[in-house]
Amino acid sequence: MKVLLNGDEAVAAAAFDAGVTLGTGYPGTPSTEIVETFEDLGGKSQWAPNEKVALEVGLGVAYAGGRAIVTMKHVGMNVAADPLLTGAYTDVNRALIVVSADDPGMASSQNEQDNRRYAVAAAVPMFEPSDSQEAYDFTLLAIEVSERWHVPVMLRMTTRVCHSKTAVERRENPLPVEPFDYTKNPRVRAMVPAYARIQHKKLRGKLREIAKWCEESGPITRIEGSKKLGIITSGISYQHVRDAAPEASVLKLGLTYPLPIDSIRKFAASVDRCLVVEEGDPYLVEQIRNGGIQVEDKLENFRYGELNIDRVRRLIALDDSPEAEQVPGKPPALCPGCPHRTAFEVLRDLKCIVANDIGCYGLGVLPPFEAVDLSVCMGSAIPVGLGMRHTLPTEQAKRVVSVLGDSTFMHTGINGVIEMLFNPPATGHVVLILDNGITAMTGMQENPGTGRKLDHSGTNKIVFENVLRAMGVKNVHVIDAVANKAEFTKLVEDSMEKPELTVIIARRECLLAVQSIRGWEKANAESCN
Ligand SMILES: Cc1ncc(C[n+]2csc(CCOP(=O)(O)OP(=O)(O)O)c2C)c(N)n1
Ligand code: SF4
Repeated sequence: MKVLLNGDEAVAAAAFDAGVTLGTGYPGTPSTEIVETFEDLGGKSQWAPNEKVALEVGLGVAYAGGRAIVTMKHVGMNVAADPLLTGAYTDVNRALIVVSADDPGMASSQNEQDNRRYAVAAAVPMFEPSDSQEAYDFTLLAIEVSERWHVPVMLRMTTRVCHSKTAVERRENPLPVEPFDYTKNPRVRAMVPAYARIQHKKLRGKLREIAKWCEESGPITRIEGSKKLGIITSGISYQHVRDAAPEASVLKLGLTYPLPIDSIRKFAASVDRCLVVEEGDPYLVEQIRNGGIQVEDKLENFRYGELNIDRVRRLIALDDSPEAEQVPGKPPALCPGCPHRTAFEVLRDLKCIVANDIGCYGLGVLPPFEAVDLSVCMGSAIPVGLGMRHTLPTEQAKRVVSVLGDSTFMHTGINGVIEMLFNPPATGHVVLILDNGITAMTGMQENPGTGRKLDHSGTNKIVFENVLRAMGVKNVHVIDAVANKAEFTKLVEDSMEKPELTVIIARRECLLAVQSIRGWEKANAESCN
């Protein structure tokens, strides 16, 4: 039976159909729906505090004989890179699929990094689906490859594949799970240098075998068309190519690391002009040229943003003329009644130097607040603020305030508190945690500070003020800044004057989530009674 699914839902459906033991990850557009759909289908799903932890839990599942799928947006891979690059050396007993959902064009991200480069850095095989059917099929294929070669496998998606709906045919019991007995084998999983040296060589051997498998029976699609123009492509770019140049010969690669270089060589030799059409970095081009094959790259302009049919037409025609300006959409803004509004009004009026973090409160940079000086990546607000405090002249240093949300505090923000206690600036520091009781920006996910799990049922709650006091922060204040604006203003003002470390927790629920939160809390309280 065919069903209409977006790419994220298709990945979740494949994971469910393959009996994946655990779906975990950290929310981030455009990946969030994978774990949520897996939960809706009945799969065991959970949010991790951050992507590194999610991947490490996934490794544990796969070592112990379960199938695991771990999801994140592209920048999440930066956080998970440490376990990814060494985890790749280790032998997994069952599949470990790492989904990287990239956001070319930055629809909802702070950068547009191309995570295909992570597959090369980590030496893990990588599949790239171009529609929902392939998202389903390649998830299953990734599971097969992961289990055949005992290696973590990356599934690289992009926004349009994640969020566009196409028909998907699901399979019944596609990859039955054989019984498994865990046995100790530190040589392949305890990565001390003596064992890791051997495992690294073994991993390179696995990649050679996987490239051979791909040449013989992997996901390579060759469409015979005009000999005048041959296009090598992958992922969503394939769909644009088919519309923009239906007459061209096409080689579509489903596995984009390691590359089936012999198939590429044959294809390139069979056409007069061989062009690589890919979104983002010249990743395929560089890999192919490294294989000694001459191919044509896209013009520099097309490295930025998403591709579409019109852009691919221009790219083929080597049309470098200025592209039509995008019609500006409505600028994003904090919701009317958002509790973050008060905080930014106060920070603006007090002329604070604001080191901000990533969340809804990122919008504090825009009018009418314009209160923010900088923001870089999740968890950076406190350390960057500390660096400024160490450096600016005293009168300016005193005005530096680091601002972050509850989910971000749990993600990696808490590391900044450790640094603050370890290396306190001479002027002290002021941290403002905007605790709105939810991970709002990505669509209201739970986090370790909410006391609720992914399905909103109750769990242990990390109480920030208790943790901060136990860590040794002397001045910890909890306040509803909206209800007590004058008191909050004075608190921030006084805290900036003291050469001490202060954390202010401005606690008030996200206006859009407050009713749901009350409902979940009530249900959880009733289930305890
Ligand atoms: C490493 C990384 N992972 C995930 C994201 C996606 N993301 C952006 S903001 C955010 C969470 C924000 O939650 P919180 O700090 O509680 O702020 P709120 O949006 O609720 O105000 C997430 C998960 C990201 N930008 N970077
Ligand atoms: S979703 Fe919630 S936190 Fe985000 S802007 Fe709206 S009210 Fe504020």
